[in-house]
Amino acid sequence: MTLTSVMRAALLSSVVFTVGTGAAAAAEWRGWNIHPEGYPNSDALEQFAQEVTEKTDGRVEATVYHNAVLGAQPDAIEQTRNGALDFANFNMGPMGPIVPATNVLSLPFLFDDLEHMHTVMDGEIGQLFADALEEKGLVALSWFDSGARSFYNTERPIRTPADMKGLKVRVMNNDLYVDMVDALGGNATPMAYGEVYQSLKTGVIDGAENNYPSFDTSNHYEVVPYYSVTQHLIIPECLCIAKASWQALSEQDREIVREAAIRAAETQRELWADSSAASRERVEEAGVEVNKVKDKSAFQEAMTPVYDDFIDAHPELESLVSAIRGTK
Ligand code: GTR
Repeated sequence: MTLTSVMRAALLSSVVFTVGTGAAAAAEWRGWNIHPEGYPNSDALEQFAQEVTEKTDGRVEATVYHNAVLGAQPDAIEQTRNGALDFANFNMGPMGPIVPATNVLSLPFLFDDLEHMHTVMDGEIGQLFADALEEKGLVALSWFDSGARSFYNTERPIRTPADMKGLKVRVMNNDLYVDMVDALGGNATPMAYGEVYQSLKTGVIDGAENNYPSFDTSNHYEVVPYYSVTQHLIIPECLCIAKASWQALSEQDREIVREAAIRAAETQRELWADSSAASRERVEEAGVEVNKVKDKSAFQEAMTPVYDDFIDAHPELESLVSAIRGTK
């Protein structure tokens, strides 16, 4: 090698070195979202992505992909755990099969109302769930609302558990919901959210269960005339970062991301209440018959075997259930 070729090689390798580290190619973060644009969670995720991109001076460039175009929720959870996706808003329902402690949050009638859920999730207990998620590769930075889920179906209003008899009801991917619907006398079918509309329309299923904004924006209300306010599930949702993406950040950028996530949850919760009321109005105007359930205690009592079986299978989680119930 001549002197110049040695110098050239040295120069080239230093250029490569500089490009590889110093100029620090932006981390391109892909974010998963199940909902369409305009949904409270979607607006909050957009705000999060924008704030992260701006405040990290482009060291992280975050983009949100709406409408589950990056996959159904259970797949997206896996992809975020293994770092193929960088951030997401996940419901704790389909998280149960992966992070068993989160099944506690899927126990019917666990929370009294949204406020109770906030108190629990924003406190020490919420941190316990975040720790359990982190062990499985997900860094939960804040908690979103998901309202209360109620049953809707094509056949009749649900007023008592007896009205559930024989109904084929779609549930999210978690055996606990199969037990829940079975205990009410219905037949549960776990199914991806994106398949529910067609299945309702073609009669593959008779009903499903969700909050007002999802019932509305999924267009299920177009093919389902009865929405019955059972409010059997209040399930929190996380804004989660892939652990690998989180660990690749500097301390300073982690702080930026954490703060952006907390602000995103504040926005989401603010938007939630209005959106829920607006969706309720919209579906009623479209002709859906919404009925109150005067006596929820019959539904609650029917859940006793679901709780008993759950505690039998997970005795270590009993104290967590009691701690949540005891939080005021
Ligand atoms: C929505 C929730 C989604 C998804 C969906 C479903 O309320 O925000 O993450 O879980 O329900 O029923 O699959």
